[in-house]
Amino acid sequence: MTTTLVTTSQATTSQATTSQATTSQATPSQATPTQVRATCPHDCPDTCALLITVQDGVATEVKGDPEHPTTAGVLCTKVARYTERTYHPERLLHPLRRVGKKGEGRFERISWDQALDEIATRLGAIAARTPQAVLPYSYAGTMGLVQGDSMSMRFFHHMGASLLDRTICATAGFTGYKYTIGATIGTDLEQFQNAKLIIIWGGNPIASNLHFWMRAQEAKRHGARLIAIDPYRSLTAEKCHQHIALLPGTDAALALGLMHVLVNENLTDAAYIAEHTLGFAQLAERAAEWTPERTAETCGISVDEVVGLAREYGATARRGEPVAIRVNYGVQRVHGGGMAVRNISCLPALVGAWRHAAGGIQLSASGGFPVNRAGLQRPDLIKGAPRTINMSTIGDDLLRDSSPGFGPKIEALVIYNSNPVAVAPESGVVKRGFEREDLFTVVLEHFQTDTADYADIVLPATTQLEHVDAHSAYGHLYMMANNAAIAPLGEAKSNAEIFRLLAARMGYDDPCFKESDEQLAAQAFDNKHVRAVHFDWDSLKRRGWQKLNMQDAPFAEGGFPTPSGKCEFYSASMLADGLDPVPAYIAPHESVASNPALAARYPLAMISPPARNFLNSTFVNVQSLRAGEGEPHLDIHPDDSAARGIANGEMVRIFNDRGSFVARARVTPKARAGLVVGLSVWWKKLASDGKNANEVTSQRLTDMGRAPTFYDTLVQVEKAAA
Ligand SMILES: Nc1nc2c(c(=O)[nH]1)N[C@H]1C(S)=C(S)[C@@H](COP(=O)(O)OP(=O)(O)OC[C@H]3O[C@@H](n4cnc5c(=O)[nH]c(N)nc54)[C@H](O)[C@@H]3O)O[C@H]1N2
Ligand SMILES: Nc1nc2c(c(=O)[nH]1)N[C@H]1C(S)=C(S)[C@@H](COP(=O)(O)OP(=O)(O)OC[C@H]3O[C@@H](n4cnc5c(=O)[nH]c(N)nc54)[C@H](O)[C@@H]3O)O[C@H]1N2
Ligand code: SF4
Ligand SMILES: [Mo]
Repeated sequence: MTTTLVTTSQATTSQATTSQATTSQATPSQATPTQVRATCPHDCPDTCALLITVQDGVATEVKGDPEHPTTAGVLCTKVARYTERTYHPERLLHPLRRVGKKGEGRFERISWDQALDEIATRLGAIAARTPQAVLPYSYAGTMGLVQGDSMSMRFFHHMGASLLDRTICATAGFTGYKYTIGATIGTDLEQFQNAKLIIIWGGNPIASNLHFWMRAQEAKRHGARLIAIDPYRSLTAEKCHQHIALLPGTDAALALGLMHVLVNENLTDAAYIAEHTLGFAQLAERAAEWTPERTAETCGISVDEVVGLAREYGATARRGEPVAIRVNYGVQRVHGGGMAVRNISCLPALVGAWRHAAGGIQLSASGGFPVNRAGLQRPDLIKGAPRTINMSTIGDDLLRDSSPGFGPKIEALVIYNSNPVAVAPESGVVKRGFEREDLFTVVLEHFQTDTADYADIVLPATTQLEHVDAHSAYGHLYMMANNAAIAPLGEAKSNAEIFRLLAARMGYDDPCFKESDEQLAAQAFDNKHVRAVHFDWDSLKRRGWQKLNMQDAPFAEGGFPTPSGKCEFYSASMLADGLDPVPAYIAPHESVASNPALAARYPLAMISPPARNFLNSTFVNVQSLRAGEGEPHLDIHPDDSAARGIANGEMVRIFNDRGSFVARARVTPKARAGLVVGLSVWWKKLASDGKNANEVTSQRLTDMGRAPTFYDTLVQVEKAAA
């Protein structure tokens, strides 16, 4: 079949309404199918280039663009089924007002006029008195620069609402990485296939970074060795040459042990260290304390694993071959998560790995993008000096009264691009906060999520196929465009349009509240910046993507964007921020070694990393993807299940002082002894007990970056009562 490629204006003029969208698949095709260039909006490093086939105003197929260098025509299982999500029979198609109790999920249909009037009246009244009592709550449901935070931020800034500290994912590691390297810039994804040794540290790319895994496979075909460092035998760890299953939260110690061996056995790159690093003497002194024996004991692994890994890393680099580390989010969700990423990001400079384009480390590529945040979000509009609320402690903060330290009690929440009732830690407390009858809650959503059940007003939002956007990425170096492929379903509106309408209703008359989604997208990147110098929106949306203008081996000649211009083994900034300026080990809040009293009651460490068929809590309600996961499971080692009389396939209860949830036990050595794994994040209402793994996670924060500690959790497991 022949298709023509079109851009937004053409695509959106074909007027698909919901009824047409759902029925016209059955009618014989009238027009030639067209293809629209789009971008995957999800919180995934890969930010794939999509081609959407549209027939008679209906999106019939979503494919990966074969010409986009990192997408290479391949999509993950989730987004390959995108039309199933878009045309899901449970899509929210018109505004709703709550008629039942909070959380009960009973709503009545209202018009947009009624919804906007009610929100403007209630928010307006609170804002007139105490603007900081209003809190926006959003994360990365879409990573779009327009439908993420542009018009929304302008709206809340102008109001003088509380600011939100968006910490729930990556701020611990980002902080540690930036102290060391200076910015979240690292090895380009498009180089990894040339590495000779790849360490996959705290990540499961087969599930969550597929297009990196494709490159790693390519490297393997050329003789590279792959090593996974992960307490769990993930899909990825299973396919690597070696898997080092350390205890959760001990990665910083392993990195110190590697430094010890590298220094002791003279496997470092003295010339690179002398020219491009700061504080080697202090690092060496600290590393001297971390003998392989001490490291092995702290990490719960063997001395051979520590020494073997250090020798392989150092000797491969010494031979002049590229050694690369892909460090991911698994290492960060513990007390010492920031320090762990910092220690790991010292390793490439120690062995001179940055000399090669295919050497070094990648945490995130996001720091390369000159996103024009000031233009999109207009921080200059901020009224007064509003306080900042940490999204990771939303449970506690919703339950706080006004006080001098905290400021005013939170009276209104406006939630978009996030599902906090499912994803935020210590869910029992979060739920109590959301249940408050005196809290006015507005939720912009595609679906009636666990969070939407607590809304006073629910507003239907468009999906990526229905709106325009511009994207940066955090796993590759392309600026990306998303054209709208189809018209909005039902009465759905884009986030930016909803905030534009609310601004008008509330009488905000700054001209910036009139800018269209297209005008916002056109401002997404700073085209005066050397890396985006040729950016213009019209050509980006025609071509789909444009690579940043960046050097292949970013730190081959040093030039780290740190205060000293060097890779900082010693960081004066850390000292100024009250942290140890030299790589250190910070033990978990909750572990057998660090908290034996707690471990006496709750002896098992629990982690809840991403499930392959879900994206955080997105897609859990898509039937075919949920079928791929089945139901909530808990992986438990045979020794631990035997000690509790638990058989494979039995229902178990996982609990600690914060709460409990049930799951079906999978008895498997994939979970090391002492560890249980509950792949996440389930919609609570789709689990048999209406709960998920966040019932037992805590609101304690990381050492730096104010981030959550999801994988720093001790629990006990028992057979569930019948
Ligand atoms: N399919 C899918 N893809 C996703 C997501 C998803 O939910 N589903 N989520 C997206 C988001 S928001 C993010 S932030 C990224 C996350 O990306 P990643 O961080 O790569 O997440 P995972 O792929 O689960 O890998 C985390 C791995 O770390 C391991 N781990 C847990 N604790 C520790 C530890 O203390 N040390 C070490 N070394 N390893 C540990 C876990 O067992 C798990 O295998 O993925 C994105 N992509
Ligand atoms: N136990 C445990 N908890 C975790 C994690 C874990 O590993 N374990 N991972 C954590 C991590 S890394 C992250 S990033 C967070 C993620 O937390 P969230 O960012 O809240 O991610 P999602 O759960 O995917 O929820 C995103 C919601 O946004 C909606 N959405 C998508 N696009 C749009 C749009 O254009 N407009 C509007 N209005 N809505 C839209 C989707 O329908 C979805 O319901 O969860 C964290 N929670
Ligand atoms: S979720 Fe990730 S791998 Fe899947 S299509 Fe989107 S960007 Fe690509
Ligand atoms: Mo995340």
